[in-house]
Order: sequence, then structure tokens, then C-alpha cells
Amino acid sequence: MAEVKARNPVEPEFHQAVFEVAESLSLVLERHPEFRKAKLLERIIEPERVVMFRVAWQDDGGELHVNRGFRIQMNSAIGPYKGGLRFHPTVNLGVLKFLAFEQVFKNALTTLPMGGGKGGADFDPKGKSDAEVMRFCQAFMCELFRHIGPDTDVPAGDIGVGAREIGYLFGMYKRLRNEFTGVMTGKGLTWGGSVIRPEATGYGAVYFAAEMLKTRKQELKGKTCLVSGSGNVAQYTVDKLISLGARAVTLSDSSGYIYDEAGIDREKLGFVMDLKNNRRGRISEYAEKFSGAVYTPLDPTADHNPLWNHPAECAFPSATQNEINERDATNMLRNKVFVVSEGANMPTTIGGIEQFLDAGILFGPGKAANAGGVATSGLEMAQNSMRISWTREEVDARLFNIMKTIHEVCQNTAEKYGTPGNYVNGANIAGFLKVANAMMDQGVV
Ligand code: NDP
Ligand code: 2IT
Repeated sequence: MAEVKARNPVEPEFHQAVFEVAESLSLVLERHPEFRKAKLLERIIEPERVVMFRVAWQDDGGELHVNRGFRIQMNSAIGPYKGGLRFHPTVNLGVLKFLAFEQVFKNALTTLPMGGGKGGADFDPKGKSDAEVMRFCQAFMCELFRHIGPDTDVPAGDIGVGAREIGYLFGMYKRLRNEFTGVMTGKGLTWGGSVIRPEATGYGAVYFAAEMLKTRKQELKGKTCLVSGSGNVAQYTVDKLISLGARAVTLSDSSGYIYDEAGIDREKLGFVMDLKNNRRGRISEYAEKFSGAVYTPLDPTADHNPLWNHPAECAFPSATQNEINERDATNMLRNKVFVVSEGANMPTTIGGIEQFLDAGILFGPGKAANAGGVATSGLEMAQNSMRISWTREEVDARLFNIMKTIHEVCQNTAEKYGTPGNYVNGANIAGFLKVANAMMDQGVV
């Protein structure tokens, strides 16, 4: 770790992601001296390629802006680079390297042939007009297009990149290459997209929670659930929770959170979807619209997030990294939360994870629990290659089976390596082994 920190200074999120995986892998390296000799760990933490570029664009008033764009091509041992694009002011090299690193293991777990990558820009879509977002996306793609392709690197969405942005990005790629290919996933349904891709990450996180609960002969029906975020992942998490008879009582954005004791029903979820996806408003409006709901603004100086301090059985962190710290984890355990299924990437700090594992609760790490999104991206790629579209039932059944398989593999691997019930070890080790064996086969590259 000292070497990782020295070689990658000021990248705390990347250090954190590597530390968590390295801890699990000590169990594997003991049994596989050949991996150590081949310097697999050293190779796997070094991106195969990093592209960093200027994105200059003009706002509606004619003023010029300069942002920084990135694509991290982390590992292509088992397939073309695959992973989302994030547009958020906090984006930097370290954040994208952590995300690309996690993606390698996650994609390996999906059972589909996808390597790992991630990209994005420090652009803030908030408060920008559609025309400004379009010009930014076009400027971004004017550089990115030379580094990606349907058999090279296939980007998708992440924070700040949804259906609108994918459309603008794809449009410019197609224009530059004069080719209609499956170069992006999360496309619109009339131009190569897959049904269920918008729903997939949230649905998958709920399927994963249900699989974990099954090991204790329990189900989601009747359970109270804390959900953070109110974007793509949070929305479809709540959607599936409603279908399964669970009661979701919270949602949030970067300004604050709402607590709705009565539970978020279909009508309220419809309001949130329109608010966030069309009007691009703030979650505080929820409490103005529905009596009984309480809005609490976020206090950035507080040492904990009150969203995680309500009585519940299950939690679905679906906003961003490190949103559950040690204090939050303590509060959750005191409130009897015993299922955590991470929709977001690395939402729990190392100290928080330790508490969950020590308490022996059902803790599904993001690499496993939120893999449904990229898995369905893989299904979109498969449909594009075959030039056909599957039905909702077909894609949902495949997503469900993939989540079930990921759960099974994590469970079996954790057991095999002497830590039964530890899905963190299960996910890290199973994901690593697939990539590691491919790297061994392909020689020193
Ligand atoms: P969206 O942009 O649709 O939504 C993000 C949500 O999280 C918004 O409610 C946003 O609030 C909130 N948020 C973002 N950054 C912060 C922050 N720094 N502090 C507090 N709240 C924040 O993104 P997604 O729903 O797609 O992504 C959510 C998480 O899920 C991310 O961690 C992402 O990496 C992960 N993920 C996404 C997948 C996908 O398919 N989309 C797949 C797998 C994982 P606000 O609107 O105020 O910014
Ligand atoms: O973190 C993730 O897995 C994603 N943002 C989805 C990536 C993808 O390629 O669908």
C-alpha cells in the first residue's frame, strides 16, 4: 500500500479501492504463488492506458469554458474496456481510477466478456440548458471518439450521464465515424438500446438483496428500506421494492433528504421521476408536495448523515462514494439494519465495511450488488451484435439469473476461502480469479 500511495499521490479514493481488494486477495496469493511471481497485483492496479484531454465549449451566452475529460482503460484481459462516464464537478483522475478498478472485478463477475474502464469530466450538468449539455457532449466526443469503438471500449452512463447525454454523445460519434455501431450502451430504444437497461442497476441491487435474504429464509416483503440518491439507480431500486411489497422511506440528493414514514408509493415515485428526469428539480419539492414527508437539508459540517439514522431492516445506498461513514454504520446497526445492498460504487468507507462484517449482517458490496447495470449493458452489446432486440421478459429474466449467479459465486468463493458469509471477499476473489487466469494465459502484456 505504501508503494501504491507513493506512485499514485493525491488519489485517496483509488487507494481505498485498492486497499479493500488487496485485503481480500491476501487469501488468494497465499494459495497461488504463481500470481505473485507474475506480479499480477502490481499489473492489475496499473491502468493499461489513461487518456486525459481538454474539452472546450461555449455556453448559451457565448462565454467559453474549459473542462477536463478522461478515459481510463484499466484492463482488457477478458473483453473490450467497458464502463460508464461520469459528469460531476468532483471528477478527477483518482476518482475515475477507483471506479475503473472496481469495474474490472464487477464486469468479471457478470459472466459476460467485458474488460474494465471508466471516464468522464469535471463538467457540472446542473443548471445547464439542453443546448449547453449538447455542446459539451459533442466537444467531449470530438476527442473521445478516437479512443473507443464497439470492439475496443464501450462507454455508458453514470452520475450526470443519462439518456439525454448518451444520445448527444452517440450522435456525435456516429457523425465523426460515419458508422452506426454499438459503441455506447444505455441507448434509446429506437436506436439500438435495450429494454430494462435504465431499470437494471436498481432492479439488480434489489434482486441481490433478495438473494442474500433467502440465505436466512427471509424476503423483502414488509421490510422497511432506506434508499439514498434520487437518480437512475435510486429510482429503479424504489420501483422494484414497491413491486416486491417492501416500504422505501427515504430518498436524497446532494442538498438533503426526505423521510416519508408512509412509504414511497407508485404515485410518489412517478413524481420523483418527473422531478429529476424532466424538470431537473430538487428532492425538497417532495416534502412540499406530499404531506407527512419531512425534508432535512444536508449539513456538510455534520459527522454523520441523518438519512442513515432511521429504524429499518434494509439499506440501498444509491448516490455516491463514501456516503456511509463509521458513524453512519454504527447508527444503522443500532437501528437494526441487517441488509445493505450497495447500488452506488464504494458508498461505504473502510471503517463502515469493517463494522458491517464484524456484525455479521448481509452486506452486498457494489461490485456484486450493482453489477446488474453493466450486465445489462453487456446484453445490449450482444443484441447489437446480433442486430435483434429481446423482449422485456427475456432481458429481465437474464438480469435476474445473472444476479442470482453473482450471489452464488460470491457466497461459494467466500466459503472456499474460509470466510463464509463475507460477500466482500467473495466478490473480490471471484472477480480477480477470472481476470488473473486470463492475464496468465495471455503472457506479459
Ligand atoms: P444519477 O446522476 O442519476 O444520480 C445520482 C444521485 O446521487 C443524485 O440524486 C445526486 O444528487 C446524488 N449525488 C451525486 N453525487 C453526490 C454527492 N457528491 N453527494 C450527495 N449526493 C450525490 O446517477 P446514478 O443513479 O446513475 O448513479 C448513482 C450511483 O450508482 C453512483 O455511485 C454510480 O457510480 C453508481 N452506479 C450507477 C450505475 C448506472 O447504471 N447508472 C451502475 C452501477 C453503479 P444531485 O442530483 O443533487 O447531484
Ligand atoms: O458503475 C457502473 O457499473 C456503471 N456506471 C455502468 C457501466 C456500464 O457500462 O453500463
